[in-house]
Amino acid sequence: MKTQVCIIGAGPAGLLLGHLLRAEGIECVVLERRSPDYVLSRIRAGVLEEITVSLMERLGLDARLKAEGLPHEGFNLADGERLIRIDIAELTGGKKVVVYGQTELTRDLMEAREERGLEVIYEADDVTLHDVEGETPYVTYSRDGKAQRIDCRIVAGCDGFHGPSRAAIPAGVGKEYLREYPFGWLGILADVPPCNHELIYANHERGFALASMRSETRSRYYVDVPLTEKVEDWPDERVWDELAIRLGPQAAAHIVRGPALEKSIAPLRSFVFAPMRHGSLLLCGDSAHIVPPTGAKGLNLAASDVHYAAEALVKFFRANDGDAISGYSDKALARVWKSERFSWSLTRLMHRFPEDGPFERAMQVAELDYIASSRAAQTSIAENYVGLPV
Ligand code: RFL
Ligand code: PHB
Repeated sequence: MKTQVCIIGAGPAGLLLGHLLRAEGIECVVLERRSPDYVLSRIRAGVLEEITVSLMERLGLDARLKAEGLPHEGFNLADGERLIRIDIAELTGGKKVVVYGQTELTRDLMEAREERGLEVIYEADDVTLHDVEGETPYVTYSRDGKAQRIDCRIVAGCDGFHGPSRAAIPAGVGKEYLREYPFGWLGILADVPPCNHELIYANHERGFALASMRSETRSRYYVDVPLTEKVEDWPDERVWDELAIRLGPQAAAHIVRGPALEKSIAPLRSFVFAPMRHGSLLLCGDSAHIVPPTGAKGLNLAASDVHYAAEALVKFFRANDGDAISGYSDKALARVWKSERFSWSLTRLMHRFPEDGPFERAMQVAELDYIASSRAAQTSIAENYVGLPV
């Protein structure tokens, strides 16, 4: 098979890029290792920045997002009994985030593939990239035991942190920046009303907690746990008990408990691979960078990468503008690093690190005091949370 762009991975980055390219008349094929049901069973992000919402709008695939997404004008930082509200809308001139699950966004993109002529090949095994340094790369894979080959001009690596795209770049060509955190987030999804109409990120002496939601009847909560713990160590009641303590008395009074629809532990890391282009290969989303989930940035960074990548590819295929492709990495990374900084600093502020002593805790208290009393500090948090300009 021959196409212009071979996209590896049908997560949000791969599907969004595929739709943006099809809308511009650029040929592409998406290769995905898993089945559609498996992709939709992964419970991940919940908060969309304006860039992500605007890409869905531009594609005309935002009907359900508009109808079912919950616009949020603020969120809260809790520290023991204190609750600091960050009024995003007031501090950023009316901007908002939208609470809408990554699963739903992926479903919307998936369901539109036939209507928009986007070819996605699911359950593609042994996806391997070849000759990405040059101008005639190709990708091989197998489907139902049969070997297949796609010749293309550009490969877009949208295959997440563990995918084959970044691994196809020879050692020594790029640089990896990595910070691993000494805890993971245990997430629980349940069909119960949220304890608060806005998100609450809590720093408690027993650890971090987050109260989030998917809808008015479905809640998503997290607590941080040492990396040595397993989901089996956390029966539902233990999670609910812990949330009631860590989220503070105001939220605890409104927690409604229910059986977990999903429960899993995700490790936290900060990671950047630079540059995000090697020859004819562009990396987008989690294949190039990971942020800890504290700032709700991962999916939104995938969306901004894809925005830059689509823009560059349109210039490349329409006007043979090679500089657009060469410029992709610097453009994307400028935004990536700022989101990395924000996610890292919010993680630092809201978690109790095992190596921290009284001084580090005093620094957290001082920073929270400063945020509580300074409009400038709140504005900085609000403009980062709502999403920096693309
Ligand atoms: P994905 O979603 O990992 O998709 C990559 C796709 O590539 C496929 N793949 C392969 N395909 C073919 N051949 C291979 N060999 C392949 N290997 C892998 C995979 O099957 C998959 O379908 O990456 P993408 O598209 O870059 O999207 C990134 C986001 O998924 C991620 O950044 C966010 O989920 C992060 N994240 C959050 N982001 C936010 O913006 N807001 C949030 O509120 C938020 N909360 C979260 C999160 C991530 C979490 N976890 C579990 C890591 C909360 C959690 C708990
Ligand atoms: C979620 O709802 O899954 C969620 C919300 C905010 C975050 C991370 C995850 O920062």
